[in-house]
Amino acid sequence: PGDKKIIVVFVLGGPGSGKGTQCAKIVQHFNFTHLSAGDLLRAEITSGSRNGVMIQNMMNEGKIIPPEVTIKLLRRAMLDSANDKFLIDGFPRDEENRAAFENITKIEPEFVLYLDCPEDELERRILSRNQGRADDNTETMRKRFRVFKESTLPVIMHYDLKGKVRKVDAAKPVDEVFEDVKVIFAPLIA
Ligand code: UP5
Ligand code: MG
Repeated sequence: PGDKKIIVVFVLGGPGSGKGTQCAKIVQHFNFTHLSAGDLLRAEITSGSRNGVMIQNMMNEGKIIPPEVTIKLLRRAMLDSANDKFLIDGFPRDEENRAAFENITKIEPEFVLYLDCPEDELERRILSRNQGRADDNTETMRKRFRVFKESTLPVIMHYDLKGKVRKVDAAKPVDEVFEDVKVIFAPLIA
């Protein structure tokens, strides 16, 4: 098992940039398993885990949960899967997340898919989503935007310096974004 080559793609972009939406489409066309760090953390809240209240409080402030919590959930999900190709959606969110993931798993991403979208469009999407997410309100949204710019953009910069960022214009309609995404993933199945 240790010699199985695991392929990981990090999917990053601002809140509401379409990470979950595009990952669902990638799964349909390419043989990847989608792991949303945010969804795994929200599942911890609803399952009433020991960390649930802490996670909920941090999420409601748009803050980044300590990496050991998130990485434990991601590792468990990867080990539970028979697949060797993973889309990790919404992680790593800061340099501490990134360094901890690399140190613990020794996995380097194949590339980083960066969904680039202006804030006014992100705001429209988040405030019209209405899926009952506690962090989809104007106040928390602003905090999420700030954390993205201050903490997540440096992670994207880090990988950009290594030539690993694949940036797409995520402000376009869903299917047009996916046309660009498909071109990026095509070489992985060749
Ligand atoms: N939509 C999507 N694409 C569209 C398009 N091209 N045109 C028009 N509309 C489009 O999409 C958002 C909405 O926009 C939907 O209604 C969709 O239909 C529409 P979605 O695909 O849900 O975008 P996504 O980028 O996944 O947005 P999300 O809100 O999930 O992003 P966040 O990064 O804010 O949320 P996440 O769940 O990743 O994290 C939430 C919180 O968890 C964080 O703030 C943080 O507190 C915590 N967290 C951590 O601490 N650590 C982690 O590693 C991960 C999360
Ligand atoms: Mg999402």
